[in-house]
Amino acid sequence: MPERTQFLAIAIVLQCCFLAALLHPLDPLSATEINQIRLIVQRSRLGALSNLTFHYVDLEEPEKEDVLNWLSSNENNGSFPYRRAKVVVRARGETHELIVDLATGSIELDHVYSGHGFPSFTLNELIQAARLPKKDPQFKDSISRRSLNLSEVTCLPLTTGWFGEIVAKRAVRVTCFYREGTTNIFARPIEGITILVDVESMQIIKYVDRFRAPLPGADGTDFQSSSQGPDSVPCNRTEKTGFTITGHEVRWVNWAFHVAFNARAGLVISTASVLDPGTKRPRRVLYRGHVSETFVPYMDPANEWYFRTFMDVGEYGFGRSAVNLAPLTDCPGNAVYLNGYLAGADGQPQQLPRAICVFEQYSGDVAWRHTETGLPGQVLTGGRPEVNLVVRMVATVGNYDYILDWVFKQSGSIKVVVSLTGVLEVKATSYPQNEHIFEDDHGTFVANNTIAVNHDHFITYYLDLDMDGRENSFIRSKLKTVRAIPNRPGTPRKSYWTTVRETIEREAEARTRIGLEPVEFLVVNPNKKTRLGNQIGYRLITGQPAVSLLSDDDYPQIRAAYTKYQLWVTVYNKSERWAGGFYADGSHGDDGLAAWTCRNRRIVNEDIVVWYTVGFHHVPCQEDFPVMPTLSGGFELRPANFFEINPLLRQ
Ligand SMILES: *[C@@H]1O[C@H](CO)[C@@H](O)[C@H](O)[C@H]1NC(C)=O
Ligand SMILES: *[C@@H]1O[C@H](CO)[C@@H](O)[C@H](O)[C@H]1NC(C)=O
Ligand SMILES: *[C@@H]1O[C@H](CO)[C@@H](O)[C@H](O)[C@H]1NC(C)=O
Ligand SMILES: *[C@@H]1O[C@H](CO)[C@@H](O)[C@H](O)[C@H]1NC(C)=O
Ligand SMILES: *[C@@H]1O[C@H](CO)[C@@H](O)[C@H](O)[C@H]1NC(C)=O
Ligand SMILES: *[C@@H]1O[C@H](CO)[C@@H](O)[C@H](O)[C@H]1NC(C)=O
Ligand SMILES: [Cu+2]
Repeated sequence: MPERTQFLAIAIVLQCCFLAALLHPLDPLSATEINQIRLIVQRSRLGALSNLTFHYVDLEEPEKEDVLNWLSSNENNGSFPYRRAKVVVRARGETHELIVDLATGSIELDHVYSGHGFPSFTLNELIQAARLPKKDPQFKDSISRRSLNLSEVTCLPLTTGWFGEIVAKRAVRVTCFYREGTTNIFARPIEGITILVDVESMQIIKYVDRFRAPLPGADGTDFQSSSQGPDSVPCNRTEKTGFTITGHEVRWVNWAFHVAFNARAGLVISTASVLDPGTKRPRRVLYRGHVSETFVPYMDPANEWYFRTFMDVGEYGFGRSAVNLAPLTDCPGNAVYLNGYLAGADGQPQQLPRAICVFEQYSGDVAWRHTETGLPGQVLTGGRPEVNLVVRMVATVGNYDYILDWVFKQSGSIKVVVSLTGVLEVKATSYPQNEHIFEDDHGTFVANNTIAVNHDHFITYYLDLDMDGRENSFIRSKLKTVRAIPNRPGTPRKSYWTTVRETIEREAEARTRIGLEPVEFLVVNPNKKTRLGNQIGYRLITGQPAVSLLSDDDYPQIRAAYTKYQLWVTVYNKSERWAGGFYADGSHGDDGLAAWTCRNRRIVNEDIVVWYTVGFHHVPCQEDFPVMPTLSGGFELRPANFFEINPLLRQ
């Protein structure tokens, strides 16, 4: 109680409006709090340093135990967990990691990071770097030698990856495009030029103009002109929705969960619990779920292309790349929108209107059904339509758009879907069409002199599942063919299959490359059983399997080593959230899922985290040009002996 009182008192002294809005310990930082953090940092000794830039400002997650205690205390009268922020600033070429306490207004920790990799660039750094070529005499010369008009050139900064360099620099590769005659700038790359910008000194440190390829034409590249909004306006549902949003907590039929937004992961789902229809009590399922990292390596080793091995979440940020959702295109008419808040390079709060939408989805599908014809004198049909609750955001990272959906079902399932759309990264080639190409084949012709380069998308999810409590186990249940006992009287059968359940003991054994072998993956609570004696749990239904095909010793693969397996299980550790490491830009692979798992911790009856990667090998095709129709993948978390019977029957 004293702790809470103190919290109240300080909040009032700070005249802070977050008190009214703070309903949950995992609420994202508000605009007021972001501003408060800026002031605390600027008033500290760091503030005296010139050119201080903010690279990361997010909630420093309170201890899980404190959050759970607060949630389970009646009427939330337990002591509110600490309210802290993790902040990364750069000054004088150094990266400072700070923990800022919002209640006391103090910096609890100031640590200079000296490991590999850098925080993501600020928007301002990216904009400045992209402007450099157009002021550079060498580049102007390259443009005039190509007989192009400099005013029609747009340059974009791309992260550089890491390729064994010993002295790492905060650098970007700037790639330029020709806008003339199209709004699809990615369709007209100016090929042959390499521009490396040192972001620290904000100067071009390497400039190479190696060759000229014909500039792809503008005809047929525009997507804007062909489609303006929805073709036919979908039904603008205004009927009363069945969900409520209080602060950041969503309640809908049998689900209650928390929705947050941050610069790095974007959409974060926390403390999701499902109502048990038997006991009418909520039961915990998912403590936290969000995209942890993405890995998008392109498959062209040429000088101008090899470095394109993006880790978008750590390098750019899915939240920072989130768009203002467009009503009726991005979300249906019955959607409710939530704003997001980010910190700019100067630490000032920025509002991102309509960052997330929540809506009921009338899928037209059947939730369950049965027709019974065996009853005397009647044909009985029962069933009900499926209505789901969807939480959505869209990240547009340069050319690509990722639609991220969390779909809550009344059956207790959570379906996670990621849909890819947007514009392909294409390469200009001197060969006009496919029949002329002989040697290097790195993609598909999608227009004259235009190859869309092969690449992958690996989207890795962090899933801290809590099945009715923190202590859980990971089970691999294999389906094995068994030969029937030969010549047994009464059966001519020679074979059948049965399940062989194996509780996975340690992190290294949990890594799974999903193949053709029939196997079920389960997270169970070994301490709880149904009335019939089955271990309660959820099943992870995986999507199409894809793992990285790069060699283990290839630099991008060393950085994204975790993409060699679709599935990992680790022991919960608050600071282990980013599969590719916290400092993803220029990382060396020494932080992240693969590195942590070397400790090979025991995962039986522990608080465990599941990491699942949704992967796509993308061999582009002509239909993906000039803009790609949505392609979806994902997975489902489905109750497996969690309830006593089908929960849909009791709602
Ligand atoms: C601070 O930024 C200004 C303008 O961007 C630049 O001229 C100056 O050299 C920078 N100072 C330091 C210490 O980096
Ligand atoms: C807090 O909740 C508990 C029950 O969880 C109750 O016994 C206690 O009286 C409450 N305290 C206050 C100050 O409301
Ligand atoms: C170059 O482009 C600019 C802006 O689009 C245009 O105003 C100008 O006329 C162009 N110059 C030439 C020489 O075509
Ligand atoms: C949907 O209907 C509501 C209520 O009639 C209206 O206020 C809103 O503008 C409509 N939205 C769109 C995008 O047409
Ligand atoms: C592509 O090239 C062919 C053959 O040179 C030409 O007929 C066609 O018009 C070109 N298409 C576009 C969109 O430029
Ligand atoms: C949590 O993870 C970090 C990063 O891997 C590690 O340094 C730390 O020792 C871990 N803490 C515990 C209690 O294992
Ligand atoms: Cu793709």
